[in-house]
Amino acid sequence: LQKESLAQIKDAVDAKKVNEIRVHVLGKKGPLTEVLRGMRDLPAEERPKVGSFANKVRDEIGTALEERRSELEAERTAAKLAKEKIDVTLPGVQVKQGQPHVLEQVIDQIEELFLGLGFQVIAGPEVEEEHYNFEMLNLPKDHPARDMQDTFYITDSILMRTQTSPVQARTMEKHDFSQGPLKMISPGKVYRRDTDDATHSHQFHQIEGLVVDKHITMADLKGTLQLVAKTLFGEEREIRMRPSYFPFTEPSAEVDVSCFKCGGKGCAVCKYTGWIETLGAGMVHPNVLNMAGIDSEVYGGFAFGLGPDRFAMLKYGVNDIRDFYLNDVRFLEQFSQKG
Ligand code: FA5
Repeated sequence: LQKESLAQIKDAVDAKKVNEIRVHVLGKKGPLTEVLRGMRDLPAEERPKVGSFANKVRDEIGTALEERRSELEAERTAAKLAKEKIDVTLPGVQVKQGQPHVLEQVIDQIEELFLGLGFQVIAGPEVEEEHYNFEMLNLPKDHPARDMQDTFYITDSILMRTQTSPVQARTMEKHDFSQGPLKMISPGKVYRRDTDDATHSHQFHQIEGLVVDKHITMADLKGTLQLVAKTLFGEEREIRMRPSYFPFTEPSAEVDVSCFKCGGKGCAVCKYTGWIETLGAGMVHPNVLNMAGIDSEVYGGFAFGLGPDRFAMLKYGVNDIRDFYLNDVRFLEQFSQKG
């Protein structure tokens, strides 16, 4: 029995077979148990001999069963590991990387330019007092120009700002000229009750620019804006200024950039003029300086306000401003900074 069992154990091919042998040989109805049970019929002097032999056989078979079981388990693990081998030469899975929104990229580029010129970048509140959004910018109550920038009111005197120009007034009030001239830009979101269409959004972006010092002239304004046009649209760009009207600047100008969409010749983008309208600008109105506590007899300044949304449309040939706000990754991925 011992020999036969050990041979069977050696040949067992899986854990199930090992268990079957255990039940068959060592189980309650197995031959060994029977031998041990039959001991009571043996003469007393034979019992210890037979008993210890039967126990030895049982232990040996038990050990053999256990050894075979762990042997089979090791084989199974080894086979599993061999099958699951990692192929380190397989190409990896590309991790998708985000990037700044295209409007953020345009704003960053302009910020970079002005930081290099020694300007400060200042943030202002989007929920603004009517006082700063209009009054301090020379737009008293009932001024007809308020119609051009109808907005969302929170209360009678608190509104969503319609332009970044209120940051001009806030900065001028605080500025200490003993520390040097005031040179700042202020990018941010603005809101208007405009109906959304291909070129208008009820929420869009502006970047305000302001310089106040002694002896500031329109030539300083033109030189600065020329640099903006060249930085964003290419070295060959020229600008021209046309008379315009803003209550907070005098004189005021509409600034055009030479058309780069059709080689300077006429095309629809340039309304067949060879120029593209880009921003509003002018010399800070004396009333605005005086209201902010700056003596307009001593100091003067220039200001401009540009729309990065419209700039991005021109730069990248985007025909609908709403595309910037739909957050469709397939659209936004086109403006990868990785090139
Ligand atoms: C202003 O808002 C003046 N604050 C700009 C300014 C600042 C003039 C400082 C002088 C001195 P305007 O309303 O034209 O001006 O708007 C400026 C720019 O914002 C426009 O040239 C245009 O690019 C952009 N813009 C205006 N309305 C919308 C709109 N609904 N959607 C997208 N962009 C707009």
